[in-house]
This record gives sequence, structure tokens and C-alpha cells, in this order.
Amino acid sequence: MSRMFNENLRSRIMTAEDAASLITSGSTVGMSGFTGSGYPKSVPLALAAKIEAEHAAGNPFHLRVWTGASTGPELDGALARVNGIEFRLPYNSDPYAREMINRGEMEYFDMHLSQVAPMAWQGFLGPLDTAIVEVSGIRADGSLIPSSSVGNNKTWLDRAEKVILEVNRWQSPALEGMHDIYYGTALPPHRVPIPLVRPDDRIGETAFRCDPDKIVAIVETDAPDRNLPFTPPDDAAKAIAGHLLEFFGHEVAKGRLQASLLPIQSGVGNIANAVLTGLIDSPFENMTAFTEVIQDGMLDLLDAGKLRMASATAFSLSPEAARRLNENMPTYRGRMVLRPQEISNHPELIRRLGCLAMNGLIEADIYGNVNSTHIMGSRIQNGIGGSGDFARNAYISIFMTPSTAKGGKISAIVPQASRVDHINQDVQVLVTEQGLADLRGLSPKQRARTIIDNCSHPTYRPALLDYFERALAGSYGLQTPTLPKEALSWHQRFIDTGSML
Ligand code: 0RQ
Repeated sequence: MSRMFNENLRSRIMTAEDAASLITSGSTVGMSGFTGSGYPKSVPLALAAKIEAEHAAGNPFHLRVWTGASTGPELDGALARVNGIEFRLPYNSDPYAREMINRGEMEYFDMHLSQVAPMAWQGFLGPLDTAIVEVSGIRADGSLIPSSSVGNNKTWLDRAEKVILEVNRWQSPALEGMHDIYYGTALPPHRVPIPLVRPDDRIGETAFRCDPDKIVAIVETDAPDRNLPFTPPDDAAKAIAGHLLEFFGHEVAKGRLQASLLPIQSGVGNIANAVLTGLIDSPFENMTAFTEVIQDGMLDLLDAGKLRMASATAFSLSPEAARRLNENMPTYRGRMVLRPQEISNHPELIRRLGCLAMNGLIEADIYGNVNSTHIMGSRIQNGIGGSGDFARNAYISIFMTPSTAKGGKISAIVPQASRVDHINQDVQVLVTEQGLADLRGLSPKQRARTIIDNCSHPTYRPALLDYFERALAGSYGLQTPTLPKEALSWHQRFIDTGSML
């Protein structure tokens, strides 16, 4: 059945190929999509075919692509495979796009997710030619029912010169009413406080407004979101979850956290999902989440009655969990709110609510500076995503990782991070399967001993201690003892030999 209830817009229904033909080389395109949900699935594929044909005919054809965060293989993957993206922002996890970026063939502006919409409004990113946005329906009054992610869609619809809509009938019709689209943002000097004081407050509208004159094409689809399944928690993930739950229990016992904790934020990846799973058997009740994505673990917490409600900008569910959600949407709807990412990740709100931020990392150094983005300092993995929005403003900012990577050939705790995304002041707790380092109120030298003792892998611990002791003896200054010639030698050894050992 069609989800198009506006008669005037019916004449704009067309094929994905016809819609793609409206986009010219050099365009900036604002796409919907956030971690494999709510991204357009048929126009980008048609665009990729068109780009391939143009390249075969010897005609250059490249796009500048803006999104909410990562998307699916039909978008980033398809466009990267045909070398169709010359510039990309703000977050990517597609392996083809990642390879192109790391070969130097695609420019990538990896940025804080809360800042994308404001920067677009400020005019810092240049003009936006076309918005391609998946929606789950069009109401009779022309307003657009959002899909399984909200991301930057409100901003793309407002800012773009023309709009292409994909109306996806695969998305549950019961999504309607779950969204909270806030229209009260403004640029300085006209900014006002955002009136949200609890994670479940609703401050906006349930649909997007869109000038009908800008809508140049509507494509109907039935394609599913394509999120990857999570791997079941391994021993390291379970140990990390255990340390963290013990820490929360300790904070409650000390009276620094209430028994329902504070709104939790959980990052991307398997470890974050494992921690959520661990909360099911915890003593904490009536929890809330003010976060970016709702993963499988959060759905489980809602099912278990442990989580009272979750506020996010997108779903990030395995195919099995997505099926479960869609089949039972009416029972979840009152307990979930999806908001624009400038609101889900807003520093003002994260600070006000006092979120407990839990994010993954690539490496941390002995002083607690965290690298979330680059392997060996130069190869991008995904991007900073929302981790910076939350880490800087959280009530407690927690980072977690297995203590080694690549089968033990890499230590996740290093003398000096090869890249710093989160400065030590934004990292209050560090957790590996070895243990938890509570860094609150510690000086750099105290932090180093705590991190080495509690978090490093026993294989690397003696070498880290040795480095620290020698730095204490030979450093230029003793606030943050460092041996510059040696600080990145572990990374160089990995690049030269394939191992930090
Ligand atoms: O590589 O895929 O080739 O095996 O990095 O690592 O261990 O699977 O961990 O899925 O939790 O991701 C930081 C990338 C962790 C993620 C990061 C290699 C490792 C593997 C992935 P393979 P794991 P996770 C808000 C929060 C930034 C955005 C963010 C991330 C791959 O958490 O993108 O936090 N964070 N957003 O082998 C070399 C090391 C390594 C390493 C891991 N030290 N050296 N390789 N890897 N550590 C949500 C959003 O913003 C949407």
C-alpha cells in the first residue's frame, strides 16, 4: 500500500533512475542515514550506475556527500566503488570508502556529529544542492514522517535547493509519532536555551516540514535497512562489562550516582553492546538512555524492563533485532524518542542531563589521551562520530577497549597516542578486560601508574613501566614525562615488523 497521502505530490513519483538523472556532477548532496538505518536505498544505487556509465564514456562525475553518520552498502559502498565521491562528511564506516580515503582518493571531513547541522546553517560547509531523504510516509498535509533515523534530515530538507524523497514501505508505519523534531534552533546572537530537562521530554513535532515546491522527485521503495549483526560478547567484552558494572555499583554505594544511574550513552561497536547486555543482570532499575543510537542491547534492556525509555537519533540494530522492533513497534513506541542529531548529541543537553558516556577507542596512552579514529596515527578507521560530543560534556566520561588488538600484536595502551581525539581532561575512566582505571582527580604521573597497573596487558606492562620510569629520569619536564624520540617507537615497530612486540 502506498504511504503517499498527499494528492498534489503524486505527480512527482518517478523511478530511481529518473530521480538520479536530476543530479549533476559536482553537486553537494545531503543524504539521510545514520549507522545503517534510514538511508536512501534506491536513488544512490541509480546514481552509482549513472556515474559508472559517465566514467566509461570518459566524463568525470563526482559528488560531495553529506550524511548523518555512516550509512549502508547501497549508499557509501555503491558510490565509493564507482569512485563517485570526491568529498565526504561527517562519519564513515564503509570499508570501500575507508580504503579510498586511506589511499588519498577521497577527501574526508571527520567531524563532531552535533556540529554538522549548525555548521551547515552557519554557511561554513558551502551550499547544499540536493537532499535525498528516506521517509516512512507523506501525510495529507505534506509533512514527512521520518524513518528509522533522523540524523541531519531536518537541516538537509530546510537547506537544500531541491529535495528527492524515498518513501520506504519496509519501515514500520508505527514509527509515526515516535519522532521529536525540534524547530527552535537559531544562530547566535538569537540562540535560546533548548527546553529539554529530562530524556523523555518532547519539545518538537512528530514530522518534518518541507516546502512542497522543492520536492522534485518521489521514489517508492521496499528495501530493508542493512545493519550488521553484533558478535556475541567474548570473554574480553564480558570482563569489561563486569568492571564497569562494579564501578557503577561503587558509585551508587558512595552516593555519587542514584540507583537508576543517570542517562546512559553507549557508543558504536561490539564492546558497547556487550556492556548494555551486562546491564540486564545488574541491580540498576528504571534506567534511561540519552544517546545517539539504539542498539540490540538497548532493546534487550527495554524488554527486560530495566530501561524505562531511550532517546536517540537512530536505530542501529542487527537484522534480527530490527525484525523484532518492527513486529512490536506499538509496544516500544511510547518508550523511544528519535531526535535530530544536533539535539541527541547537543553539549548543552548532555551536560544538563549528566550522561554516563561509554565509548570505544583504538588506543589510549599512559596519560589517558584517547585515539578514537586513526590506526598508527594516519589510517582512518571510522571517525570521531559523537564520541567527542559526549566525552567532553558527560557526568562521567568512560572509554573502553580490549587491552590488545590484532591477536596481541598491538597494545591498546601505548607510551604516547599516535593521534589524540579526546584529551586526557575528557577521559575520566578507562576500562580494559584487565581492569578499570578511575582517573578522576589524578595528575598525569598518577594517571600513568593507574593506567599501566590496571589496564595494560601483562605482555606489554613491563615495557610500559620501563618507559615511564626512564621518562621520569630523563624527561625535559616532569609534569607529563615524555621521551620524544621513543614515544611513537612502538607504532614505528608495528609499521616496520607487523608487531609492537
Ligand atoms: O579491525 O575490523 O580489521 O578487525 O579496529 O575494533 O575491536 O572491533 O572495536 O567495534 O568497538 O570499534 C574505536 C573503531 C572501536 C569505534 C572503534 C581495529 C580492530 C578492528 C574495530 P578489523 P573493534 P569496536 C557514538 C560513539 C569512534 C566513534 C564513536 C569507533 C577495528 O568505537 O569508531 O565512538 N569509535 N562513536 O582490530 C590497530 C589498535 C586497534 C585496532 C582496534 N590499537 N590498532 N587496530 N583496532 N584497536 C556513536 C556514533 O558516533 C555513531
